Amino acid sequence: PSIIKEEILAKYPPKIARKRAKSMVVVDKSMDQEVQSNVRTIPGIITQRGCCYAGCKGVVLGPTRDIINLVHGPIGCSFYAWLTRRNQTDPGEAGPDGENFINYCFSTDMQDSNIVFGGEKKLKQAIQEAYDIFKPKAIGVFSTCPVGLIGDDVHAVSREMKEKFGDCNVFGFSCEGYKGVSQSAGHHIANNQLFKHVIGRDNTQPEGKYNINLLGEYNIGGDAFELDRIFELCGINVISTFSGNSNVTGFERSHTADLNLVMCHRSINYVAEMMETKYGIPWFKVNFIGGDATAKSLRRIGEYYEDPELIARIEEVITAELPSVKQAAKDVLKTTDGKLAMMFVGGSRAHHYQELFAEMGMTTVSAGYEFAHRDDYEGRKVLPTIKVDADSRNIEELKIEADPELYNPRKTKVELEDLEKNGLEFSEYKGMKNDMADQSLIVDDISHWEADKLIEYYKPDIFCAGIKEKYVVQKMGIPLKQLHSYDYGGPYAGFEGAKNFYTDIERMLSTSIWKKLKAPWLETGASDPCICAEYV
Ligand code: CFM
Ligand code: HCA
Repeated sequence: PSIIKEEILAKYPPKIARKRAKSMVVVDKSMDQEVQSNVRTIPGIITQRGCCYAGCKGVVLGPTRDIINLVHGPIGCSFYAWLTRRNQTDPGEAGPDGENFINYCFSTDMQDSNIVFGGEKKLKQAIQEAYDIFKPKAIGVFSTCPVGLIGDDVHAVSREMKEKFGDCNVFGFSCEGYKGVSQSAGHHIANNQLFKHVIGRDNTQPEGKYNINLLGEYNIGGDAFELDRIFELCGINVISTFSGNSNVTGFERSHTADLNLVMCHRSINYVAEMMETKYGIPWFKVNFIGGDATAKSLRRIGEYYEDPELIARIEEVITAELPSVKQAAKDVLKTTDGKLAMMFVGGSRAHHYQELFAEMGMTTVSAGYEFAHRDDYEGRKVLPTIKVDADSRNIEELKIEADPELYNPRKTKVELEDLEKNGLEFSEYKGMKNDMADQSLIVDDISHWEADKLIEYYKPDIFCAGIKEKYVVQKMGIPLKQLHSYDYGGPYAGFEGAKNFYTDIERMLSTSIWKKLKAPWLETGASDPCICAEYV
């Protein structure tokens, strides 16, 4: 991998090569290695990243069903964020009248005149119209790039409309696309506003005995449904999932839980930390991608509650569910064992799915995130050493204190320390590097050129990424599994999900179709893709 890294860098101008070198790390577990991340993408090198608005509106708030997510901006921003993430939701949970606005596309549809003369009046009208038609419990207003550029104050408008309605929570997000360097800034902004305006508003106490929140699970392909099924079997009550299959009441009551489980650390660690400080709810990192990972995460919940009844029930569930997962993994092994995978996805799946592939005997030779921070690679131990640059300073850092009434530490310091001695790690994430083999290659914010060269070098049996990469990679003869949308399959989380994944990957590896295909430019007799000719 060091040689291919040098080859890749050699094609860049020296300054760019120096910068990219810091984002490409050949894993050596015997030492600490810095993985440069959360820095600006070099203009023109074409990477996978999206924008701040996508992270805020699309990712974090997108899956909630009964908040009207109103986009203040030109129609394209709303249109392209409309149902593209395949979040599923179950409005039936709230009875026959359960609200579900997910399938609507709400936008102020800003025109040139609004950009020139200001769009606040139009925004007010749009909020009023949404309220009049739907009488929703909440309306979130999302700022697109022009809103920040012309200075429309979405927060003032939201406050005014909230006061006017009295029975509808209206709040704004300054999540202009250009804020920060990627979707990640949008996560942070979404976390902040949910914390300020929603979490803790409804103090109705839960009835269940083991009350948790699942943070950072977005119900792609129905993952949250499968996890809810497992939690129910275990007798664990999920107050709120942030934000798969979620509703605003769940968010408002989430501070009544006794434990926060963090699935996607990148997108939601802020809420976990703020809830701990304000309400005294501890959190730990879980992973429900993979049969063993699911069993391990469930056992950790049992350890946390230290309740023999719960522990026994969790063991019963694992005994009932895990053997068929193991059998399913065995069944595909003849096709999957020894095969190579590469994955370049988001800010958590490139880590979680390595474990699932390992259950099938597959090795991840190279992986990376699109918009992670150093802690997602190197573990939270590096948090104090991360440099705060101008782009990060752009994102508000809330100062949180213990709530004078609602702060209630769920475990004493001594209890937490005892649990830690027994292996439960609170407020901790060790990062992707920790689970990768020596000599595997980490690449942050990978570019198209880098991905092409790495495919040539590793000749992986499967490449995991998103829709923008899919057809380019398949034209190179390599099957591509979308780990964002699951190629419209799934669920892949939990026990049932693992089985679905094994079968889907086995099918992809069993077909030779991609190797038989010739990209159109190769069909014409030219030996190399013309667009890349100068690089080969
Ligand atoms: Fe977290 Fe996500 Fe992901 Fe993410 Fe995303 Fe996503 Fe993803 Mo696409 S919150 S970091 S910003 S797990 S949308 S549900 S699939 S890139 S790896
Ligand atoms: C986003 C959303 C995305 C894109 C997926 C893809 C998702 O980053 O804005 O590129 O295929 O999961 O829908 O990550």
